[in-house]
Amino acid sequence: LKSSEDTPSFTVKSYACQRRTPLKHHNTFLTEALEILAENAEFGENEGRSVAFRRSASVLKALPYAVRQMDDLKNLPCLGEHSQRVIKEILEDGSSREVESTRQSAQFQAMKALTGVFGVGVRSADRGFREGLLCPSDLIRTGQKLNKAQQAGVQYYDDLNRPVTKQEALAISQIVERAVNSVLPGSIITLTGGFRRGKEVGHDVDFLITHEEEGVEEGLMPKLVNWLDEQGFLLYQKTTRNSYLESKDGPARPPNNMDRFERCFSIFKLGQCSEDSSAVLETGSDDSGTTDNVNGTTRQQPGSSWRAVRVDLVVSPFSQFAFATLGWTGSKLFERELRRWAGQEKGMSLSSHALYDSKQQRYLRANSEEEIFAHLGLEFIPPCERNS
Ligand code: TTP
Ligand code: MN
Ligand code: MN
Ligand code: MN
Repeated sequence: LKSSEDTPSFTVKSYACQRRTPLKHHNTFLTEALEILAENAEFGENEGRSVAFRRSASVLKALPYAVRQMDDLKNLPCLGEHSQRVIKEILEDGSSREVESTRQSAQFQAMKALTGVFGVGVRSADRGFREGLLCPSDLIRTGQKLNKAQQAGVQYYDDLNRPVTKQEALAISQIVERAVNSVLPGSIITLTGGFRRGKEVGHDVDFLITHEEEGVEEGLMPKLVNWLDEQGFLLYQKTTRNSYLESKDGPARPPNNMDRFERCFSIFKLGQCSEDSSAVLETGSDDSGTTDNVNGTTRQQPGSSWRAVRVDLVVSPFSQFAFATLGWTGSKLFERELRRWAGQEKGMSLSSHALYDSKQQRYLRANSEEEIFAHLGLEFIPPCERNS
């Protein structure tokens, strides 16, 4: 006989890919605090520490109730001593001193501002901060050497830090669909990333493109980029060709989780969205957006008829499409946990290209995300519940 308990017990599995994590949950006041500490650890390039805080936050996102007392955390996995200390302080005092002092610190604020520039990573932001830079305009004021991506990042800083709405994402989808269908009719285009997980806003728009006829997708990206550029939709683009076949380190283990698909990191010029429907498709060469010159860079003024939007385009061969879809849907922690589950619990190696079974010494094929979860012995988690 089961003994009755006075507190309702709720079990949470320990890997994020074993549980359902909705976008909206009941513990935002705690998860935001833990994620500040995670972000700060990333700025210090302390990956282990950052992942520990992210895992703690993720467990709280999966709870069907708001945590009110430490007792509510009984039996939950992944909550390290440090995270528990932070949670306890917030529950008792309303805030955590460590979190608040991190939030207020000049270093955290500068790192946040500098890494907020497209093209500026943690390394260059840190170098900048140690040279006294505090905000994006300092990059220009002090005459820093900027690469093309960083120049675009500074130029479109305000736009790129304004959240992209679902409506804007759909408007970009229409443009991408038109472009792809003009250069390779019959292609399949999927909106991935945060929007596929049901997010209402994002920092960019992510697309995965494939074609049922394996091989015809080769060389698609340059044609696509050309078309978009000719129509005036591109403010910036950097295309990287597919390096999957040339990779020597084994297809299922690309370095630092970067995949090897043909891809394009870009900045789109999007005409103003009307309230109800799609974007007014503005072609670029007439440059009707109002611009002015600030410190030698062109900045867009508020009220302009277009805005800059970050767009990621990825092309995948059809045979890898399910893996690519899973890999590009996120969240980042969910992806990380899937790979950790595969490796530690199943002796398999998962990437955005393939799934390799070390015991059987063979690749496991899949035509859908459902099949990949099944290969991994996991219950299928739909995209909108991968918000770990
Ligand atoms: P992002 O676009 O960075 O994140 P997001 O869409 O989840 O959130 P946001 O709304 O802020 O844009 O990445 C989307 C997914 O793409 C993420 O799960 C990781 C994956 N990805 C790769 O697989 N390889 C890569 O090289 C990059 C940059 C991302
Ligand atoms: Mn709920
Ligand atoms: Mn995204
Ligand atoms: Mn992206």
